[in-house]
Amino acid sequence: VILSSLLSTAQAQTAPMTPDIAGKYEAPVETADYVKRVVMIPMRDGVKLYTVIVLPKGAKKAPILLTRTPYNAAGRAKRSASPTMLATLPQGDENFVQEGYIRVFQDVRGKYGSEGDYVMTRPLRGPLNKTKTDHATDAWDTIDWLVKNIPETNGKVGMLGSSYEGFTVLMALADPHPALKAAVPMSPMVDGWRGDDWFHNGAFRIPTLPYIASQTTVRGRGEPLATGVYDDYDGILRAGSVSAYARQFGLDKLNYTKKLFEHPAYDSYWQHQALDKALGARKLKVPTMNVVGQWDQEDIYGAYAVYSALEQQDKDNRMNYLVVGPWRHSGVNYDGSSLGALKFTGDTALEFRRDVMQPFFNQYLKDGAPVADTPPVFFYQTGTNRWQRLSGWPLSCETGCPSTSQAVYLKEGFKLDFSAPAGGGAAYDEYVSDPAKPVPFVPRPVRMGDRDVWQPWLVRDQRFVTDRPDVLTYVSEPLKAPLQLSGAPQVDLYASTSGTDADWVVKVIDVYPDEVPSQPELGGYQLPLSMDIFRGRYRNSLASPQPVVADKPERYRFALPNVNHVILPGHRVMVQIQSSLFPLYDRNPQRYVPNIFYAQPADYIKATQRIYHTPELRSAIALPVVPNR
Ligand code: PG9
Repeated sequence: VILSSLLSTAQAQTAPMTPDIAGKYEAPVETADYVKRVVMIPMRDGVKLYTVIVLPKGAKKAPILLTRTPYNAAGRAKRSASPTMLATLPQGDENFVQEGYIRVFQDVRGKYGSEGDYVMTRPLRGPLNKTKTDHATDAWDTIDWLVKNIPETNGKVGMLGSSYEGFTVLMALADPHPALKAAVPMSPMVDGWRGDDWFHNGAFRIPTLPYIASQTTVRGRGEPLATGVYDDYDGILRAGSVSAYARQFGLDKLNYTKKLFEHPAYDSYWQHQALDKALGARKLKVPTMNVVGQWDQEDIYGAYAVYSALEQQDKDNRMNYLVVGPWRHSGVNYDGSSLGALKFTGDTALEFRRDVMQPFFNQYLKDGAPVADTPPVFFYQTGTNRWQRLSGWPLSCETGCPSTSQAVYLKEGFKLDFSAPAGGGAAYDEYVSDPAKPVPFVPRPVRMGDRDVWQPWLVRDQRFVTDRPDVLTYVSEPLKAPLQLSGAPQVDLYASTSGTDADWVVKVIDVYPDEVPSQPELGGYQLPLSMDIFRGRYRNSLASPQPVVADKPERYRFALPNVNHVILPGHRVMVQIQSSLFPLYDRNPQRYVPNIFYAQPADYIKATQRIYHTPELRSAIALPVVPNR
């Protein structure tokens, strides 16, 4: 008996040299509370898109939430390996799991598991896209398939996603499938030239290059650039122009780099892609909640632009909503209790997701759900730190808003106040802008890829540059009463340069009192509320650049990003002006060249910049002031 049992054990043994990598392995799924299905969904042109469907076990008549992504659908549907749907899906999806939703992630055509060609921010069918497909048709075909092939659904679909994934939500709205009942685009890329990822007012954003490498060198995720430097400030400065930097990594050979370099101005290539314009020209058929962070360091422009383009057709506030939290880019999907040094009244992102977004989706997607009490605008006011339910946005602007903005003037002696200059003193202040020593956007060493540097940079204390000789700083007296700003500050600068082109960076800053007893490290903090850059060559036309006449004062008018903030009594208002923000933005060589991407070393020249403050040339910022009641 002993011998035969030994023999049978021996027979069952695995030979030592059996290969150890499984031919096929599937973890047992009995214990999981969800089911995952991976399908290839056919589009109208035959291309199949890789789609991951995650369903709660036993789901019946469940609504679907769809995200279309260039960032790996399989990875998006797998926060961690877990038997629970809650831990498997991303943090921002936790409420959907509790509410029994079906969650779907899909790779856009050409990325990761999907067939077809990838075109970065593929334009809608029209002058730039002569094919029969775009993200609108792909969303349509996908939704059509989902409602016909998932037996557990009630046939109602919502779409949401942030950034690129927010762009694909907006694209679906261009020609929505009837089953698409609600949409939440978050921090969407809307206009890559005016103020989202690639450029701001014509100044090129250098992080675009590593992004192109990661997205377009391979179908999956590309390698980071082998820069060979710790401080990106050094590496990028040393390269010279953007095209020279791109060449260093072979990025100039990539098609999307070529497209960018061929379109430095706001020509028809950009105008036809501007999604706010495209959507504003169509009828909005799907209730849409536009979401963005007040300090969104990547796509701070698009959500407001779409909201305002669609608002024209939504006078009775039933379709078009705006939500702004005190968040970084995509911060809405993570923990929103703080940003950099700023602390809020709790997890503001969770508050929004749970108390506003979830009831909104439920209303349109869940059978029998109550009508949600969704405010037309839900905006976290900073300074006072509280959510506000508003009936529209902005609350203050130059004309046509509930309040009218008030100009704050730059004055002699680096003063700032609400009275226009009376004249008599110096006509201008000046500084030398040297492209060999551009002003850094964060303290050096600049680690562009470091999340802790990049994500909160828009709330970074500005004292690290305030005393640079090439930064002009105007500051008010301490305020005696709160100053509420609710809208987009408008820059109105009279400036000259000794060069023939120049960039103008303008910041509106809340200067904290010297002591802040409840949070001592905020003593004297210079909190940027709103800042942006404008490339001088576009002052008369965004599409047709023109050289600047050397030493001639000219008027520069442009909008800064929206703000909803109260500068409290005892705080001061500050405005800073400088001519570079490096290496986030490429340097303006300051000698006019037709295409700055190809500027030569000799084109980079020092220039003397003057900011005027006379009764005629009165440089000001129109602040979106809401009077105290
Ligand atoms: N801001 C990123 C992006 C969006 C659209 C195009 C390119 C980049 C993103 O976070 O997805």
